Amino acid sequence: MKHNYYKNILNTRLGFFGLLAILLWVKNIFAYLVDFNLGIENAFQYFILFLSPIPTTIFLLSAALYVKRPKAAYISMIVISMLTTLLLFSNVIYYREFTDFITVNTMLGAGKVSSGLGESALRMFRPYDIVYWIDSIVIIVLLATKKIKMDERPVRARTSLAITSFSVFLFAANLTLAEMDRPELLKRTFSRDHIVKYLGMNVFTVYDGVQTYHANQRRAQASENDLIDVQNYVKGHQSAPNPDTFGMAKGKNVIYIHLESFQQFLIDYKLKDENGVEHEVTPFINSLYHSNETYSFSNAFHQVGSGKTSDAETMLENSFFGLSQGPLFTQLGDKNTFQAAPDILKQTQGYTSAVFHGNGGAFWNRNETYKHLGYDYFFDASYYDVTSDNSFQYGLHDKPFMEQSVQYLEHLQQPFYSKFIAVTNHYPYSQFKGDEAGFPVANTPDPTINGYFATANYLDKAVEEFFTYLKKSGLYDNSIIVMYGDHYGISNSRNKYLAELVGKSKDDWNEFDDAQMQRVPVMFHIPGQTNGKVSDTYAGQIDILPTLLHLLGVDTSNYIQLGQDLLSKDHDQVVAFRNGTVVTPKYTIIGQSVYLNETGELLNELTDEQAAEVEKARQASNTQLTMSDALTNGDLLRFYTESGLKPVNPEDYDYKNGLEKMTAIEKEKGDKSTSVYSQHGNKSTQDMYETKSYQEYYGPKEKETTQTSTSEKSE
Ligand code: GP9
Ligand code: MN
Repeated sequence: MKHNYYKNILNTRLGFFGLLAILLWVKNIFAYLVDFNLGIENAFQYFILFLSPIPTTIFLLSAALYVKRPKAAYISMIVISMLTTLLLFSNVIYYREFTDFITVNTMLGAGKVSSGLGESALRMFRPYDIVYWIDSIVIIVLLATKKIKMDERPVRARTSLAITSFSVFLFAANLTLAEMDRPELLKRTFSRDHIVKYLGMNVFTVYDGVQTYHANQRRAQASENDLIDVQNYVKGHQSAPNPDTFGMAKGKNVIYIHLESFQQFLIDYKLKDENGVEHEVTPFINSLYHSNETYSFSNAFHQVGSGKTSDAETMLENSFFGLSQGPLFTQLGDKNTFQAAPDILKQTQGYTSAVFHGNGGAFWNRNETYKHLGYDYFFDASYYDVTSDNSFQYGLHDKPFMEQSVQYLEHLQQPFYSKFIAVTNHYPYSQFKGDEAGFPVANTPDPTINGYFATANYLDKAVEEFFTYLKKSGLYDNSIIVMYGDHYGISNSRNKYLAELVGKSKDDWNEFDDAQMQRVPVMFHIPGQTNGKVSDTYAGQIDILPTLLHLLGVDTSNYIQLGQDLLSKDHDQVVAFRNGTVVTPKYTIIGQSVYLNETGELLNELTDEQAAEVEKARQASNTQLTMSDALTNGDLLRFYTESGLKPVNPEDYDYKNGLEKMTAIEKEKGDKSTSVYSQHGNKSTQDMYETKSYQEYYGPKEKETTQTSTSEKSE
């Protein structure tokens, strides 16, 4: 009886529709759980994951319900089902090779996919892949043999419409839940696996398609003529190098240490514990900051937008801004032409370049963007031993990260341009447990603020250990080490609770104070120099690249870079935030409000002189942002040839087997190899690295910390 009942249902159009929908759902979930690694952290995320394929599956299949003729209707349903399966399955295969999803760009540039996948695609199949196709085969056979009969009666238009509408409603629910768990998901993208995890494969493809369409539109509207404005701006704005510092670090390795979420107020900060005893938070970084071997900046501001870390990277590699509409790395990183630092240094000075980062390479679309920037190597989480004990949701903790990086660093040919992206001092600043616990936590009502100092202290130790290694291995003397905070660690909404810790009152805190808190340290540490000092010149992150290149003795006058050399006497000190706020040594301009920096006073009436100065700063900042947007949205560097640089071909780059590639180069170069490994007589320097936990340094912590980590939310 029951059997007949189901059979009868299957013999209706809606029943058949339901069957296909369920099968598609099962296949999606199978792929999400078995083939993709989406990093599901809790039950709520599982719930969203299970929900996510349903809306689009129903939506797409429901299109066939409007078809009246039986044969056409059934064929439509099967074709839709098979096409969605094909999309899913192609992604499964692609993911096995690239640990990433297929973008519309990748689909369009079919040549690229085949160059990446090509003959290896066959090797990517697994026996269980039959799961993805068996249902379609069985259903077609059942239909052909009339085991499932075609229902002659069309579905009523009202019913079809109700089903389509229901799918839209479900999608809205899905999106709401996703944004609850991951605010600004669609605006910031983060990485492709985030979109798949929260909204499913189909939505990802459509979303990516829409983004690509917009990017292509903007690109198509731009022409070579637009470049002229930018070129003129750059010519008029770039600053002449300071002859005292130009070439000071010529030929040296560049080692960037990315100080995650590190704000200027941490420099020299001492946190009082519950007994009133003061603890210096970052003693080692402070010592570097004040050293006469370091050019440090006390009035440098971050200029990131929603791309956070990746926006800081955009500025440091290119000396232009991220986008106002979202992260440049995810939106244009795999599309645009760049003339970035690794490429400039490679083509003009013969540098090798590498990024080290203990998170998955797909985050912020780094794995693709770095190819376009011309990075030779990218050592992402797959190169590190990452366990649940030594990592958190943003990847490997800084101490093991730095330590494990040495096995790769030692094989890089010198001179190299390298970047170490630390991550432990990242929101939510969860308190350490076990051996790393012990540094005091602050005592405010906000656990995020409370934990910030301990993670910063941890980062400080990681940097110190790394420096010790650099000295022991001999790298130190041949390197310039650049450190920078990428953006705020404590967001504006939390600043009121921070107020008292930075000597201000909670009640008087205002937008002026928020803006002033956006300072981040910027330090150029050049071993052997003695003229370093802390400069109070006003600076932004787009100024870092021209400064660095001049220190390396590279002429930048033919490059399209929007920042200025901070050591140059011409540096104009107008800092544009990505959101339009402007800071100068005198004023902080937030929308229509103008504050006097010296007193923090809001100027209700401006004198003529003040009005003129403010207007000038506004114009300067606006122009800089406008030029940057024209340059990036229009992909104008594709037209620019006066740099003398050959265009980067991203297809020349592939971040697999980095170690094998480096050792092959060492072998090939023989005596001429300049890697640390070769210089040490083909012996590893890894045992020169010493790392210890907080408790190994300072003894056991006083008491157990009880607070548990908050779940991941974007800040
Ligand atoms: C992730 C890390 C953090 O890999 O760089 O990025 P953020 O959230 O700071 O932008
Ligand atoms: Mn960051």
